[in-house]
Amino acid sequence: MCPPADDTQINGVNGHTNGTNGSRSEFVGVDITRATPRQSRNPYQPVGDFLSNVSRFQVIESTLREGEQFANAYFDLDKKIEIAKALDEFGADYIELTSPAASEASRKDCEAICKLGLKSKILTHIRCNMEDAKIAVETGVDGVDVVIGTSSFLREHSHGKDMAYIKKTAIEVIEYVKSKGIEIRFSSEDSFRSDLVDLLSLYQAVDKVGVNRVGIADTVGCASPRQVYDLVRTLRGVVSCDIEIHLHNDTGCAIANAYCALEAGATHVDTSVLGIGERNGITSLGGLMARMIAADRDYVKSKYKLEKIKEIEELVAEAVAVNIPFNNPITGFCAFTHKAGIHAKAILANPSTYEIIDPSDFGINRYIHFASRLTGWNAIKSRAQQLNIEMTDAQYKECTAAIKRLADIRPIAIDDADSIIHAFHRNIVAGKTNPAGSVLLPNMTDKERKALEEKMQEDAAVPEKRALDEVVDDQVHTEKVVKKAKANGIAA
Ligand code: HCA
Ligand code: CU
Repeated sequence: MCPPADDTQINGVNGHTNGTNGSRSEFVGVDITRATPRQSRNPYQPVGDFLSNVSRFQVIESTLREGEQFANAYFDLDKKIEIAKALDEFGADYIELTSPAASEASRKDCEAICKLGLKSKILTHIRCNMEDAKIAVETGVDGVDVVIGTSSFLREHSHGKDMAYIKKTAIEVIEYVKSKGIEIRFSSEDSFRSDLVDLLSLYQAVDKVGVNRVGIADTVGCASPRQVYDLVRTLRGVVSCDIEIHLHNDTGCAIANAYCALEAGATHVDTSVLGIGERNGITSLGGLMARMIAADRDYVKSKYKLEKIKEIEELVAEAVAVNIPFNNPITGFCAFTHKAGIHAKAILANPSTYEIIDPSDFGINRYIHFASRLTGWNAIKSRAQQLNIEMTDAQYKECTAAIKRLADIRPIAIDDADSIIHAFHRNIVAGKTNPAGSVLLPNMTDKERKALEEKMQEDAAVPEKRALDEVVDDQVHTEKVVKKAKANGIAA
């Protein structure tokens, strides 16, 4: 069970009338911001667990490696530098780059990024062989991520090597890279479809020769959170080095799986911006931040510049010609938009009621979507006050009814709702007895006007009909009571 949220209040409304930070004019909502941080204590704080690294994880940002394997990706050196600098500013612990053995341009780009002097450590990602390792250490990287397929699928149909060969070569490469004073990680591709005994004995062997990290990769995105927890937990008992996790998102579990891996003792999570990578990609950087801030806000805020997420996602989205998905954690265009009247009312009173993440932690605003038939009078009151219109609560309610009536006939935009509020208010000021009566929109079709008229008549008839129903109900009730009384031998 979750403890109740605290009682920090929203302290104002501002003047934005369109969507995410003003960038989507078609969006219907009103922006409300809060100056004070909402949560002094996080109700979702994970329970204490000696294995868990939820409060001390590191990010290995692989947009410039796994992300380069995304179908639409092509990054020239300038774009790579722009992305690397943005990730560095964000506070990525590591930035992983495509293997310098992949192409001459990849090698040169790798060298150029190493020379930027970024705070993030620079890694490159290579196959498990000495030729690649030699090229990698010459580029000036801080570390090398080595990978080789260990599942029977990959051993038979990809590189064709057996476990004994893999172990021998891995040790050779690790010792070589270490001798150059460079960090080294060893990872098995397709870990979840590899033989567990083979895998553990391989990791034990590389741990013994001093590898800095071992990596588990869900290359095909088949693992469930529980399987991830179990494998990482088992591995944690076998090796003493750090554990990295790399998770594909084929079944939509990449963020949840990363979280479970951290709970089980993993230390490093691979991410890419927007999750781009092979097929539908891997754990997304923004999604991971959303998950982790819900677990340990202080840690996440102290380490990462979260307000950079939006611009980094926009940078990468533009570079690979995709849109930011509507349901993206944090930056999806309606990620902090509240629509139904009940939600809007509670959010206006205290945002913790319907938000586990404070959008201001990411430099983003929340919105109340008030131009719809699901709206409520609290949202309309808040909007009217933004427009400097003051009315009584009864008038706000009547005005809300007018907006809902119109929104029942056709979708309405912010501008439409605003027009109704203004017209309604003008009618009040003019002393009209029925201020909702002549509230029309300038762009209504004849069909819509007719439908609205019918609706107004229906609505006007409702109190009469209700009164009639009550009389009938009363009569039925009285008859029933009399009948019952008679049946019981009691005179009416
Ligand atoms: C790849 C495979 C990889 C490697 C992951 C890792 C995967 O595309 O080369 O190095 O841990 O998903 O297995 O991305
Ligand atoms: Cu991958």
